[in-house]
Amino acid sequence: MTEIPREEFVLKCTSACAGCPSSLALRYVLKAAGHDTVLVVPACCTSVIQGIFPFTSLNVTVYNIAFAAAAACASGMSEAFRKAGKKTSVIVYAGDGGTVDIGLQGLSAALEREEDFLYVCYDNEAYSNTGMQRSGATPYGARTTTTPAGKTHPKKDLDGIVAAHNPPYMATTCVAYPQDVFRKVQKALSIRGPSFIHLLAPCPTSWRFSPDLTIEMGKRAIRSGMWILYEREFGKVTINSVSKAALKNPLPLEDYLSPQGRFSGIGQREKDILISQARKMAKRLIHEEEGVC
Ligand SMILES: Cc1ncc(C[n+]2csc(CCOP(=O)(O)OP(=O)(O)O)c2C)c(N)n1
Ligand SMILES: [Mg+2]
Repeated sequence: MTEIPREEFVLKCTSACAGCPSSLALRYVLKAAGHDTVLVVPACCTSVIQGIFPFTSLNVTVYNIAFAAAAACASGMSEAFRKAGKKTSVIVYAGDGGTVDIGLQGLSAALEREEDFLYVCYDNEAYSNTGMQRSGATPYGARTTTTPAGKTHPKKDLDGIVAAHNPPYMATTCVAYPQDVFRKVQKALSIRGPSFIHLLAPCPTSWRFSPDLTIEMGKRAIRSGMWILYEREFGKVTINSVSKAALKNPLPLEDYLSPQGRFSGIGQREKDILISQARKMAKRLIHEEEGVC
């Protein structure tokens, strides 16, 4: 942790829920990015946590933007900075709803144009800010206010969609591993062109677990193989060591699901579907890492 600067860009006493993973992750994202950063934020928990003008809890410039336009806005901004000869980092910090559903078209277009910006999707697997409705990123079987009997569609393969655009750098990470978040954001910002980071953010409010378990739930997500930490740098896939170990000897799925109220009453069929999806993803990544595909 000593390599991570002590300076804080997310100030204390925000309106975040207890145990909020998104504000914690943002601390590490901004520590990695530093002062010369503009954060582009569509509607999400972060736009609440940042506060209401003229007050703000974020100690960098923040640009609030309509859902669908975050990536378009960031790409235009980064181009304007480039023309002005400035090295300012432009980072979209958006939720899963704003990324896998509403902002996907703009993200795709900006990736295709190879604009120089970083897009961080913090994935709490629901529209949390508006009361835990399901998003395309909600996993199979999870109960939300719009899927009270459990979601009957799988989590959308956002990383597969992003990878199809072949950005120079993309990675997954999780708030439970601050050094991993820090390192990947620094790396993403050091590479020219668009980069994408998909950050798992276990949300006590939406997932209905105790707020003191945020970090533990993130670790269990990785150790059970339900979330895989990896990087794709200029097309080369590297599965990070913590996930490599987890995939060889995964924690039982039950250890990940049982503290979460959103999975209460989940049946064996749903569990089997979750396991088979996770295995499929692991297999694909292992093949890609070995250069088999
Ligand atoms: C076009 C539009 N539709 C809906 C809303 C209402 N809204 C604000 S935040 C939000 C949820 C966003 O979910 P997500 O992107 O996952 O972020 P989270 O709240 O989970 O942080 C919604 C639906 C809006 N502001 N604009
Ligand atoms: Mg969300």
